[in-house]
Amino acid sequence: MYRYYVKSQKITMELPFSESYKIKMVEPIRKSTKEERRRWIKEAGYNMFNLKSEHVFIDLLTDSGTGAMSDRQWAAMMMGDESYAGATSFYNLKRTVKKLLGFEYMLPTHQGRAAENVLFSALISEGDVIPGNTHFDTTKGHIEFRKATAIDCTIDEAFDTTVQHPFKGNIDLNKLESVYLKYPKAHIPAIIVTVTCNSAGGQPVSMENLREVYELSKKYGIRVIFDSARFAENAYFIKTREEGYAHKSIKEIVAKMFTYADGMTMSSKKDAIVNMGGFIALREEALYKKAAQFNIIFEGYITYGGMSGRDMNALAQGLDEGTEFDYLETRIKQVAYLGQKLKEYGVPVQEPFGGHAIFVDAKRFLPHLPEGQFVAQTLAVELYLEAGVRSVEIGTLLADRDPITRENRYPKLELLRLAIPRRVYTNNHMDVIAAALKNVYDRREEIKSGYKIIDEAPILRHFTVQLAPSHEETIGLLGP
Ligand code: PLI
Repeated sequence: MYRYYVKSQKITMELPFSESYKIKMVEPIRKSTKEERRRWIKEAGYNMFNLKSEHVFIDLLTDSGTGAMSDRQWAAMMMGDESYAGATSFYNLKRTVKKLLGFEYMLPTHQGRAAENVLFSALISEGDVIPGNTHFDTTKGHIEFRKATAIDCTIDEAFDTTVQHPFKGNIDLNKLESVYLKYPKAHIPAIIVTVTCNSAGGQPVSMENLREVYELSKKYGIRVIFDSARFAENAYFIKTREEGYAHKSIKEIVAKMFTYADGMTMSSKKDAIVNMGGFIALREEALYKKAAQFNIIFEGYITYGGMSGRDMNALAQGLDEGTEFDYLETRIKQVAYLGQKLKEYGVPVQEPFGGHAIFVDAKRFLPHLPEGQFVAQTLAVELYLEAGVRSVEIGTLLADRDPITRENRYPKLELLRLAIPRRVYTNNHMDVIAAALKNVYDRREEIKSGYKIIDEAPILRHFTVQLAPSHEETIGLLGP
């Protein structure tokens, strides 16, 4: 509904919201039939990662590396310096990281998990514990791969999708302090704060909480590392939800956020709006030197670390654009547009809406399915069959097995994530997604059972798992 107001005796219409960009290049996408989709998903072992992208109409698998670069980013690519050592593109990126994030030392890596691999090789040893706010799966994977333990200290509110809390990514300081009291300092190489917290639903961490976590950690002599993949979206939420920040620019907020970190890992494929890339940034010279050795072994020389010069240039430009308010407002309002539609249709979603995705509460959507039958994955298959929309399970499959007991881990939340690529889809696409999910919701009682595992890898199983319907008769759903 548009509001009207009177100005000089005339009725003036308030202008509606619109995107902060226009479109210069398009990529066709193709619809398919339900029959085709039934065949394709079966061939894919009911695993969204095994689907061919050409068999997907709207792809919400991830917002990682799937964004559209700007004309300025493409232009920056042309200026890439491909020298093996000392490339101008590296110094351009290093300068940008220093200016925006404040870190003296920077190591490029080919993506976020590579940054984790390099930094954790320098930091983490067997038997260590690393507290945090629901570590992302690759982060947890890299911790457990080193026979260390990730301890989740997220506030309890995050695990109830019906609770309204502006910063559901916050760390519970009591939980954190109990970790600091229980384990010797020598076995806590860092706390990892993920901004925004992906696994809890793209939920932000407040500036106040970042400060408190930092102060508490300093009291116990513990290093604070930010997993920064969506740091700019976090800053947007601080600006729009936390008292005292409404008049600050995103860049000012970002600069302040990182004063509460000793270092960071970055998957540039998210908030830096590039298709590939990552980096580590640090304040400590000694840790930088140690990590640099691992960077050379795993990634490449310290001035390229797995990235080409042109990609480092596009990344530097993306960091600058990604921390502009108009861009972030366009992005986050689109995610909220989808969330609002789904809410209106009665679909249960994590609230408040996240920054990069809408997370559907699969247990509330399909309460009659047993948790052992991969409820959110079942929903993902149904949504794909309904309209060719690819989403991703953030639930039991992703949670993997306990590394010691090998039992399935059942997370508190069983979610279906609808991740929105940056600057890619229009709100018409959001309407299609919402209508498709509403159709599935309306026939939810006809979905009588879920899936079972046929084959799985020992770690990060969700990428390659093969599934089959728990009961043959339930697949594919009834109706045309
Ligand atoms: O996908 P990478 O290796 O560039 O980044 C790993 C990674 C680290 N931290 C966080 C918070 C992530 O969300 C993350 C990757 N996320 C993916 C791929 C996603 O679909 O959310």
